[in-house]
Amino acid sequence: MLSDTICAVATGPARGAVAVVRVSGPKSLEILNRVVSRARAWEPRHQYFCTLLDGAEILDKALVTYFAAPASFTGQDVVEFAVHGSDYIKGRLLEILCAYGARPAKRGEFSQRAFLNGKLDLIEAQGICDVIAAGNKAAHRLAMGSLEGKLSKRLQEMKQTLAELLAQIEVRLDDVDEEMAPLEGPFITQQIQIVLTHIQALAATFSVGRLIKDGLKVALVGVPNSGKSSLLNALVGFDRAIVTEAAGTTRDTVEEILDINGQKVILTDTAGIRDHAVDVAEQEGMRRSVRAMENADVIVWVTDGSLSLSAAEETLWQQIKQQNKRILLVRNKMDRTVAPLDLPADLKGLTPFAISCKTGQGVAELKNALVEQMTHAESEDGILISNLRHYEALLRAQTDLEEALLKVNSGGEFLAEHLRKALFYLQDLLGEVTPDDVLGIIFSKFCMGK
Ligand SMILES: Nc1nc2c(ncn2[C@@H]2O[C@H](COP(=O)(O)OP(=O)(O)O)[C@@H](O)[C@H]2O)c(=O)[nH]1
Ligand SMILES: [Mg+2]
Repeated sequence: MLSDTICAVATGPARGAVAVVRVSGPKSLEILNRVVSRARAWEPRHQYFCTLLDGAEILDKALVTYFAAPASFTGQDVVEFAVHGSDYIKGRLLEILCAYGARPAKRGEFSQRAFLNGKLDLIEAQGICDVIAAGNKAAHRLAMGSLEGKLSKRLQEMKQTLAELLAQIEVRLDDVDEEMAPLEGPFITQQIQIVLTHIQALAATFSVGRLIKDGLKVALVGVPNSGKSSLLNALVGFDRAIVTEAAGTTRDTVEEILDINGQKVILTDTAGIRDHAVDVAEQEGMRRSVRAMENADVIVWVTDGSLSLSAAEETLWQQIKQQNKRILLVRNKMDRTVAPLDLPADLKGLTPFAISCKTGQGVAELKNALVEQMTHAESEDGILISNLRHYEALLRAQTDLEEALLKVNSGGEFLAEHLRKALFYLQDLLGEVTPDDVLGIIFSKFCMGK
């Protein structure tokens, strides 16, 4: 499979001033010499301004770079054509390259080759995808951390510790004449504990890492007229949702993505929840409000601070509570005469945010509070897990190490078995023991030309 020469547009389907077409494989150089008007001795990593031919006609004038194996992204001979970004040129160049012996690359196939040639481990390869997908500063930094190999390095260290311990245990299993001194229980426990602590710490970052990568989903809920739509508008900074004095204005859920302190936040404004919907549309709207709450990471409960809590709000509170989510309580309309705060007993733990959508009071504080956990986690050592596959592998390794701790004093074979499994999961994270079909699935989710 590595012996094929593959080609693809690396710059996506959009039309741009320049597009990059990439070729990788043993025939790259030969194909290059056939497509340019003049074959030459190509100095690797130098750019040449060349004429590309389509038979007797000129296809384009392009900047061409040759990377000689193994000093390239894929580890193979690679050629990159920076052509004018027309759909015709891109499409025709691919046809010509294929006519000269290349074939269209599959999704992620360049990265897969880089991985197979040991240029990247699986985590770094996935980091590339995340870097490309990152739409804000925090997600970008997180992805860059994986791409740079921070997470890989941490995993390698843990692997090393486990592998050394396992080797010492296994030699003694083979030592039937018991010539070697036995390993001390406390030493084994300590070594396992070191790795276990790291794994637990990494796994614990998933809840926040996931939010940073995918965005924090926030549902604005409350009874009609409390000011949910006004709050959405205040948060996004323009009149996104319709605001009126009439209760029941918002029928559908309104979604808006915003960037708060470099973090992605997905806000959903919902239809007000009350006892009686006036018509079917409002009824469906209320159903969607409940769904938005179920899907949310954070529920912002908007109340009218100039009124005391109504019966409908007490009912709503029961619904909100059931969700077991992080809840921020907003007392809106604080520019009016403020009603005395009289919260039910089980609500007392919530500190309300005093807000006026009309004057803007308190909106900045609410924004900061929304992304607080994300910005805080980011300022730690920067290694965060954001990928479900990584998280699950860590949990499996954790389970086996916990089992191993229980077996420290009860015979080497069981202990060794759990350590072997834990080691396997760490290797699987890095792609060292991952079966080909699983690798195929992972790389097929990459973008074209990557
Ligand atoms: N005085 C004042 N009125 C507000 C404030 N926020 C919203 N309103 C008014 O309350 C009414 C209902 O607002 P809206 O955002 O549509 O509420 P929703 O039904 O919860 O979406 C509108 O007349 C708004 O102008 C506020 O902070 N102060
Ligand atoms: Mg509304």
